[in-house]
Amino acid sequence: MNPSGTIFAPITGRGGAVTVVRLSGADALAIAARMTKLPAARRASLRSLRLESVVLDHAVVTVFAAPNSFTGEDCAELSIHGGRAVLAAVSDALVALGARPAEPGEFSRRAFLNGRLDLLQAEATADLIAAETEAQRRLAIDGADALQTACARWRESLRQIMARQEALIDFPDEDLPPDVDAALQRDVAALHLEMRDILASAPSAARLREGLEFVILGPPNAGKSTLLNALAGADIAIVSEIPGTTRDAVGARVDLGGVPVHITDTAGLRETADVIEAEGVRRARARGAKADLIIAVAAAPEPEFPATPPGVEVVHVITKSDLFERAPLGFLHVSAATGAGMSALLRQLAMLAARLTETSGAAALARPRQVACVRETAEALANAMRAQEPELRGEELRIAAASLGRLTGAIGVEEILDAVFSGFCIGK
Ligand SMILES: Nc1nc2c(ncn2[C@@H]2O[C@H](COP(=O)(O)OP(=O)(O)O)[C@@H](O)[C@H]2O)c(=O)[nH]1
Ligand SMILES: [Mg+2]
Repeated sequence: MNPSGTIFAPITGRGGAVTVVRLSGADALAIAARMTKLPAARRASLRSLRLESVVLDHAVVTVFAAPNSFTGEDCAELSIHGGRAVLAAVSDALVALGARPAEPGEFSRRAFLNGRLDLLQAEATADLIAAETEAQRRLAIDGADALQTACARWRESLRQIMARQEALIDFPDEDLPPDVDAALQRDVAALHLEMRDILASAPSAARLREGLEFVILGPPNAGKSTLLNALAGADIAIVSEIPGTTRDAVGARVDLGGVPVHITDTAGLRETADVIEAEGVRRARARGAKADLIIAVAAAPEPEFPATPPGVEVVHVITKSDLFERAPLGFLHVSAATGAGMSALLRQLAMLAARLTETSGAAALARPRQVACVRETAEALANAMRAQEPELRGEELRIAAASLGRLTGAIGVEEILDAVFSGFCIGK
């Protein structure tokens, strides 16, 4: 594969009336010019696309000359008609003229290498495209913006700290103001504290980016599968009066107040001689132990809630409330049969989902790569605070700056590029 060849891919989703195909690279304009007469840069114009004398489609063609394009290279965008046959014909023609299909994330990778966007911006764009809910959209826009701003501030602050540190090393006997050292220590400590704070909220941001996992646990026949179907608003799990019906964990993705939550229904917890059901019970417990929240259910009027693993948040819900006049106080009551209590339960679950993903509007580290960079920076700053020798402290500060540089991709990143961009979709 030629890493600098001319590449193309559809950059719009499938199924629409129009598909935009982007062509990017040194030969992009020459290749496009063999298909049609090119309009002036940035002037969208209707053209017939041809290969030799065969008309492939009538398309709107836009040309972006380097460096003023998404990738920073010469680009042509062909807004062709949607549909397999048109895309296939245009793709074949582009290959015949010397272009090749883009790899996943290859446009963004080129944009990064040409300085059009940094790694944080690239990751935020990928997260924005992948966002399924409102809270995820806000995380990808606001959280990433705030991180960008914070990162620029940290780098500037570290740059100034390092300059003063160098002065302390180079001119130890000169007349530096007496409080330079103390002020420097204070600034390192302040920077360290800020990073510790953002690291503390990183798990919430990661949960929001990936979605939460809620697991319904309870005895057989308590109405767990019915509850999943009611929460999902769809007929997903098999409901029956026969205890032990659910064996495999079955799940649904639900939008709870803007937070994506995967809710899993499980086999009823009981001792059983049936080996398949027993395996289901084992899996139910294992799912519960890994969940962000357990919805522990038991049927009225004498609910026996299942034991739940320590450290996992639990909501207790009494089911089948329609069957009894008075269910015990102090719990949420629902009846999937009448719908009673369902909106209160949904409100409660949405409130807990919001709490589990709360990032307080500040900068958010949603990806493990970002967390690792900031953690390494914070560790180096902590080492710098402990260092007795100025040279040692200078060395730790350099390590901190390098880790921080990796966050945006400003410093030696060749080895992480594949990891970042291969997670993108084709056309991004
Ligand atoms: N009356 C009433 N019956 C219910 C309710 N929820 C579930 N059931 C019934 O209870 C039985 C067991 O339900 P199911 O969801 O399969 O329970 P699971 O074993 O916990 O998954 C089925 O016959 C359901 O129709 C409810 O809210 N009210
Ligand atoms: Mg069930």
